[in-house]
Amino acid sequence: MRRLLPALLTTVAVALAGAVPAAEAQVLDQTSSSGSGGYTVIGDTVTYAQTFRPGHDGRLVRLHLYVTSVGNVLPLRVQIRPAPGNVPGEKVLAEQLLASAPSSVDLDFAKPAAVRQDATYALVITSATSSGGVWRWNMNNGEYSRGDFVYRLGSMGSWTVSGFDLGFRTFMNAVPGDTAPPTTTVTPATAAAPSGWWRGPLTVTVKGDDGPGVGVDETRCWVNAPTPPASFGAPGTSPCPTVLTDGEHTVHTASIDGFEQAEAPQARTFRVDGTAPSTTVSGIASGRTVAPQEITLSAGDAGGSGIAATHYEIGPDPPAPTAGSPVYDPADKPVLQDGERIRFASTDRAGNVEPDTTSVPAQVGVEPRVVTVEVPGPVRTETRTVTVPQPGPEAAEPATTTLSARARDLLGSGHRFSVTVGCGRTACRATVTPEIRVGRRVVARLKPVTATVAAGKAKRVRFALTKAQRAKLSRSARVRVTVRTEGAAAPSVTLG
Ligand SMILES: [Ca+2]
Ligand SMILES: [Ca+2]
Repeated sequence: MRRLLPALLTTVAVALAGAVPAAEAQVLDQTSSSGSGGYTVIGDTVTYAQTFRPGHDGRLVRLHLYVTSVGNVLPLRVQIRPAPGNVPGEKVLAEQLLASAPSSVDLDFAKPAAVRQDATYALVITSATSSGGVWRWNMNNGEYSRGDFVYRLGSMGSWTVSGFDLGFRTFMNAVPGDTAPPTTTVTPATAAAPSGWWRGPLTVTVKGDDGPGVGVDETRCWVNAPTPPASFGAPGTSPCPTVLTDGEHTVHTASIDGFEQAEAPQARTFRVDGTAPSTTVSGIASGRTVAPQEITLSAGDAGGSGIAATHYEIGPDPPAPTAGSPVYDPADKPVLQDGERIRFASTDRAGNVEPDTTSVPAQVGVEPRVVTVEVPGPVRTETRTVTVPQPGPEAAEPATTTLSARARDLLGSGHRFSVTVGCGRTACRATVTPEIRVGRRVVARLKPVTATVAAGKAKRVRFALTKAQRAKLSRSARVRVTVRTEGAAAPSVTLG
């Protein structure tokens, strides 16, 4: 094995020249090997430790290990630990697995160890159960001047001094003069509204930064802590948040660097509202009104931020409201004319906008009244629907409709007839008063009938002439019906 060493060293020199970027200021820091040692087999499931003292403050990023594997081996666990008093501690500053090593090998740490000049650390290696092959390590007798001993973890877990040194080199990014703790930022993915509220859910990124220092070792968070954390070591930590939902959240953060310089916890508060408002409309009459209809918009908000504004548009077919549309003012409510609708949506103080809603049209003013009138014919009475201009009573005022027909056309052999009353879209009460006239003279009066007519329905009221009334009929007699409706917007009357 000794005769292989010159070749190994040549390989190392080439590797160093090619793998250490000058920009990272990576320097060879400690070295134990003169290249003259012999290779010793590492047993199964044993732990060795080599203490060493760095020559710089900085990040230990790479090891060069004078180790080789022969045959089929399981990975070697390689760690850097503090070793105060030359005894390896339990804390692991950096760790990497070495799968195999055909010759001596560079091993880069994915997360480097922060180390202090002249403090004592340990390179700790642990082998697995053999799978047929062996690991061998170059060991020499006391050849490393800045560290001392090889230790072996005995069966009782204690460390025992050995007379040899492990062959190794360390490479560092020197970081001189780091006396500052890191700073931690909590960055929201979006900007807050002018109100200070964020639309939710809000994505946040918690990040510690040590600037030109040795690097962040750990970042801790406290979310809505009952009492503010006083230091990095305060209890009650939570996983650092990534998404904040509705509510007010106070996030304390603090980071510590590899030199155990800790930032004091900093607080940041986020008020998040991801729930859109909800708005309802009232004031639109179910029927017609004489006056234009004053509209009330009632907006409510969940999520915490509250209503910022309710915007609306008015018209027969209003466009969707925008931020530039009129703002609802309860002291100056919008008014709908006949056929107009209101289209509205509210925005909360976080900027959530509800889907807009369009009302039914208002019915204002007097609708042309549609009634059915009889047209006497030679044999029977025809009915036609005509539009009768009305002088202006609103729906609630009674209306009177009068129809007549020749008795001989209207009455069958049973001397019966009926009056059908409809009240359009509204309900009404109808009082039907028939009489029999000859010319202008009333020769018989029938008992009036009052009926309730449901909205959208028609009511048929039947009448039969008494024997005495029939006696009053003559060839020119007419049946005249007066229908008084109350509450109808558009009554229709049919005599048949
Ligand atoms: Ca620092
Ligand atoms: Ca809301």
